Amino acid sequence: MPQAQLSAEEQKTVQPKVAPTIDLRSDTVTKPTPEMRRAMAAAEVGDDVYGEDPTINRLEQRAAEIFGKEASIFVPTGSMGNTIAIKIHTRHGQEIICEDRAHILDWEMGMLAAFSGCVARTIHTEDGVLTWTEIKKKVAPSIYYRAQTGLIEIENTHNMAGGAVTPFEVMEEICDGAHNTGLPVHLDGARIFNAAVALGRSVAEITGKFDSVMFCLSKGLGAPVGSMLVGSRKFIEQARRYRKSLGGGMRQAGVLAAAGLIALEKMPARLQQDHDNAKLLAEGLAQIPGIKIDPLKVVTNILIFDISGTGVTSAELSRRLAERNVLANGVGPDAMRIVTHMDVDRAACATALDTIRTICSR
Ligand code: TLP
Repeated sequence: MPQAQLSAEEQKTVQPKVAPTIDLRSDTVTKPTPEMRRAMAAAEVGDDVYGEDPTINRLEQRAAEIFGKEASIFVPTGSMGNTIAIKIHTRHGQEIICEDRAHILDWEMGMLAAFSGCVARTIHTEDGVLTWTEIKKKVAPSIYYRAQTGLIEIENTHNMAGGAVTPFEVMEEICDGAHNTGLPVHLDGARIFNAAVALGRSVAEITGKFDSVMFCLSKGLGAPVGSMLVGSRKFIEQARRYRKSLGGGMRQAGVLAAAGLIALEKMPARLQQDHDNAKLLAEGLAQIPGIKIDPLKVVTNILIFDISGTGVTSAELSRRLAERNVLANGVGPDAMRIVTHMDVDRAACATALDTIRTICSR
C-alpha cells in the first residue's frame, strides 16, 4: 500500500528502525535547532546590498559588540571571510606568515594567491601553536630585492593540529611583536568560541589585539550558513566592497542571520559539552591497540589520531565505520579526524568509540 494512504500511526509501524547516523566528520554538519528554524521563518528581511536587512544589521552590530570591535560583516563562508581579510591587509607579491597546516593554505583553494597575489611563508610546529620567537625569524628583512611580509595569520583553534589552542599570552605577544614591526595580524577564528571556552576567557579579551577576526556561525555554534568578519570601521567598509566583488552580496539573507543571532548569543554556552565528549573519545581511543593519541592534548572538539599500528588505512576505516552508521574522515593515509558537536551526544560518542574498537581489533 502506498504510504500516503496510511495514517501517521500506521506509518510509524512500517518505518524500518534505522539507527541515526553518528556524523563525526565535522562540526560543519550541524543542523539548525528548532529555535533557529522558527527565527528564520519569522525573520524581518530587506536588501542587504542596500544595507536594508534589519536582521543582518542586528547580527553585525551584536558581533561587533561581543568582540569589542568597531564593526563586523556577515559573509557566506569562513573561506570568504579569510579571503577578504587577506586581500585588505596585503599587496600583490607579499608573503603571509602562517603555520604549515593552516586552513588558508590547504583548504581555501589557494585564494591567498588567486585573489591577493600572495605566497605563504610557513612555519612548522609540533602542536599547531605559533610563537613570536618563531615568527620573527621569518619576517622578511626590509631589503628592496626581497619579497616583503604583508601579514601574519594565526588559526585558533588550529583545525589540523587537533583543535589546539594558542594560549592567551602567546597571542598577545605575537600581536605586540607584529605591531611593533609594522605588521597586521589576522585571526582565523573559525572556532574562536571553542578556544575561549578552553581558555576560560571571553572572545573580546582573547581577540582584542588582532587587526581582524573571522569566526564561523556555521560550525559548533550550529547555524546553517554564515561567518563573520570583525575589525575596525574602515576595515569593514573595505570588506563590504570585496565581499561584493567575490559575489557575496546576499540580498534578503536575514533568514540566515536570524539563525546566526541565536548561534552567537546562545550556543557558546554549550560548547564545553563537545569538549567533554572529545575528551571521552580521546581517552577511549588511547586504549585501543595500534591507535596513537594523547588525550591530554585534546582540549577542544577536534581529535586527530594515528591509526598506523592498527593495520587499517584511514580510507578503509572510514568505509567500515560508514557501514555501521558512523561517519569520520581520514586526514592522511594513517590519520583520522573526529569532530564532536551538538548533534552527537555522549551516548553516540560512546557508540562510535565501540565501533572503532571493534573494527580496529579485528
Ligand atoms: N573547515 C572545514 C574543512 O574545510 C576542513 C572543517 O570541516 O573543519 N578556517 C578553519 C580553521 C576551518 O576549519 C574552516 C572550515 C574554515 C576556515 C572555512 O570555513 P567555511 O567552510 O565556512 O568556508
